[in-house]
Amino acid sequence: MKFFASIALLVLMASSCWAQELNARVFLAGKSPVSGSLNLTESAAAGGVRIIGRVTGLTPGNHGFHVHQFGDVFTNGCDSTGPHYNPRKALHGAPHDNADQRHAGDLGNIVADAKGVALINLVDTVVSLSGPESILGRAFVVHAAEDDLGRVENEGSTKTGNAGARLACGIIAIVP
Ligand SMILES: [Cu+2]
Ligand SMILES: [Zn+2]
Repeated sequence: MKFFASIALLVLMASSCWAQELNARVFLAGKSPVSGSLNLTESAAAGGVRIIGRVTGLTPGNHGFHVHQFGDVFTNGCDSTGPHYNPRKALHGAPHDNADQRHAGDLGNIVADAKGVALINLVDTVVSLSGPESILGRAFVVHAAEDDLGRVENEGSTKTGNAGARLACGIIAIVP
């Protein structure tokens, strides 16, 4: 009887674990006209963190899109969010690179249309909203230039992807 009770408890624990979904929200703003919002959901169903969002006020084309180390968007605007979040001491890379060959924060580029609007809908398997490498409390940053994904032969490429100025940023906050 005790055996069945412990099995039942295990099943209950496992199912509540799988059912758990974590949510976060980001409001992007800065000194530029660029603004937007992101909704993040971590779940087993998504197979990682799904990021859905909309950013406006951009120039048409590609713009670097990263998680930076610090959630400080007040001390000196987006510049006080520090470097790309990089818990594994890797070089800068692309979202599709494996976890040890990119910064955890490397989410590549968002693409703005002719009206300057970028719609975002992606799943990333490296960033997480839980555990030792959680991005909660850190910040998203949208850049002026295209992220070269670490593929160009210069120092900036392996550090920042040469994505240029920080147009807008926002803290990754827990929501229900
Ligand atoms: Cu960045
Ligand atoms: Zn990076």
